[in-house]
Amino acid sequence: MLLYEGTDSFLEEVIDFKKAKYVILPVPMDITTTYLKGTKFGPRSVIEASRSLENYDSEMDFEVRNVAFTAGELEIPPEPSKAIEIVRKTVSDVLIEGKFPILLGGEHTITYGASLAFDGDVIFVIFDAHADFKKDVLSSPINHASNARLISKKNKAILIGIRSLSLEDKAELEKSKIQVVYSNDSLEPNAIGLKSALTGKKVYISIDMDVFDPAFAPGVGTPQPGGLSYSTVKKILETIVASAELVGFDVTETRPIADNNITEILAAKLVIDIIALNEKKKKS
Ligand SMILES: [Mn+2]
Repeated sequence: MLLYEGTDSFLEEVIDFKKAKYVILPVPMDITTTYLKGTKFGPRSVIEASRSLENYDSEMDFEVRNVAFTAGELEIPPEPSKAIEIVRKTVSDVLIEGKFPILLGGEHTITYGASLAFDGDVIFVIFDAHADFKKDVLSSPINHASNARLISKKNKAILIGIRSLSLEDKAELEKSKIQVVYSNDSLEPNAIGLKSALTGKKVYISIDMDVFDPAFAPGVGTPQPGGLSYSTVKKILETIVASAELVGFDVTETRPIADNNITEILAAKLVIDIIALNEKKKKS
């Protein structure tokens, strides 16, 4: 196990690796982003933001305490395929230790790396403004704009919040039989059919912060007007965690911007919420 403790810890929790159920992995990958650079600073800023938040909130009525070990930042080589292999290996090590991986990005491509550490029966529920279904962007097969396509080669995927894609991507998606929930579809968990699709299944959740309306999350690599609110996403997360067996999750594409940290605050809150939902479920 190559993990060492980070200098800053999520929610200021300092706990022994052996006692932790969750391992927070900061993954500062920022290699194949095509528009605004800076997602490599995302993991650190989300951890910093978490330290300003409480570990309890009245809505969730659950205290997240003494459950998460924060690892030091992964060392990401500049070559995409090597970077992906580091992510796969680290997530795999966390799983071998019997722990639950939480990845903080970094570009969305890290989800592909994580997916390679899981079996083919895990369903990937991906929140994203972009379909990420492109072939060979900039002649590299491993690219953040191809993330969903790469994951879906091995794992079933459900895409939620999509609003940015080409007609070619749309045709490919229809051919692929991947379930796509567009941002202008009904986002009620029942209308999406999440309960029937996920009950009894192993699920990994991936949140690209650009799924949100940029008003809620302006600090992302490729912002896209329109999009979801925190309460809409939270309602969907509640249904996913209640229905499925959660095996891991990530929050990606946070790109810190000057004098505005609401994106990293939201990203940190999502991490706390998902841990709380998962722990509450086990206790009930
Ligand atoms: Mn995206």
